[in-house]
Amino acid sequence: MDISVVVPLYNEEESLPELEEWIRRVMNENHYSYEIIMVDDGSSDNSWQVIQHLHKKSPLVKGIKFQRNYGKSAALNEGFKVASGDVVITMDADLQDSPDEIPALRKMILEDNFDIVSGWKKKRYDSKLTKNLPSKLFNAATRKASGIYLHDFNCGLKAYKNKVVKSIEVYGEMHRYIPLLAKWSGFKKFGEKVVEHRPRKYGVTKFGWNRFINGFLDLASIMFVGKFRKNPMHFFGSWGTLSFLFGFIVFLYLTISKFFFDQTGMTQRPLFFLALVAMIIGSQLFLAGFLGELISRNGPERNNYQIEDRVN
Ligand SMILES: Nc1nc2c(ncn2[C@@H]2O[C@H](COP(=O)(O)OP(=O)(O)O)[C@@H](O)[C@H]2O)c(=O)[nH]1
Ligand SMILES: [Mg+2]
Repeated sequence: MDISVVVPLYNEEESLPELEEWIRRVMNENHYSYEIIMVDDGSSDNSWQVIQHLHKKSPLVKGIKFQRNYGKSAALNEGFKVASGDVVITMDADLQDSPDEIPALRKMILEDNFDIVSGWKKKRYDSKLTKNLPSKLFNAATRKASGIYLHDFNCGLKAYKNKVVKSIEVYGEMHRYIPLLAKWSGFKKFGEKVVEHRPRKYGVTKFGWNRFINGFLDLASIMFVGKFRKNPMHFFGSWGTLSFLFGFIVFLYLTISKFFFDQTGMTQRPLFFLALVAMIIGSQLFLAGFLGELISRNGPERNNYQIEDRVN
């Protein structure tokens, strides 16, 4: 199969028929074999009935329905599991992404050999203050932290090599950081394509202001987990040791100076409290490192490595 289109959706009943028709037209014009995987994330409207209806009309439309709302990442993850096309395209359901971009995206994956091609909504039809500005900030921070130079991490329209989506696990709110997840799995070639962003035709946006706050928190935890998952002690232990040593040295200095130089009580000197706090924080950090080690040693993935190839 040439292409799998994965569409995560939540309450998008009006858009789905148009979306399916548009994708079908593009696929047929280009003679691609394809499937459309619609993942209904516990919608409360008639999205699932619409998907069932579309499937009856064309078996190339496949549907997954969650029992409740788990979030976009979960929907993508389930879609990725079943996607069997050589190229996997993810696309929003709300018709803000144009299926006309598919042939060019596919070409970049197959001919230019990119692992991921991310859409870049250079011109957006969203409110300036609540979406465009936070989005710029968010992308700048993500670029800096991840070392992946994409303009628009959060674009729903992306294309992947099949093996990329099979190698990553998207959970929580990690759909914003899929390129980063792919980087950790060993993929290196990330491309970008300017895509058309269309105004929303039906329904309303499901993500508001709070996504940016959560987005930054997620970025902090994903960077941390990525760096120190396998050895938390390296992080906590080194800072803990530094802090403890610092406190200890100051303490020594205070003790020596009390006995040999001036007779002021040790607790009278501000440095004493600094030393105390530094030693306490130091040992706390150390403890956190140990706990982290214990937890990561018990994790089911402690010995999961993705093997690319073997000969024998
Ligand atoms: N699976 C899933 N998809 C969602 C959820 N919320 C939004 N979506 C889908 O994600 C896409 C983008 O959402 P949208 O509200 O348009 O965000 P915006 O384009 O950034 O304003 C659409 O296809 C939505 O249906 C959710 O909770 N779960
Ligand atoms: Mg949208």
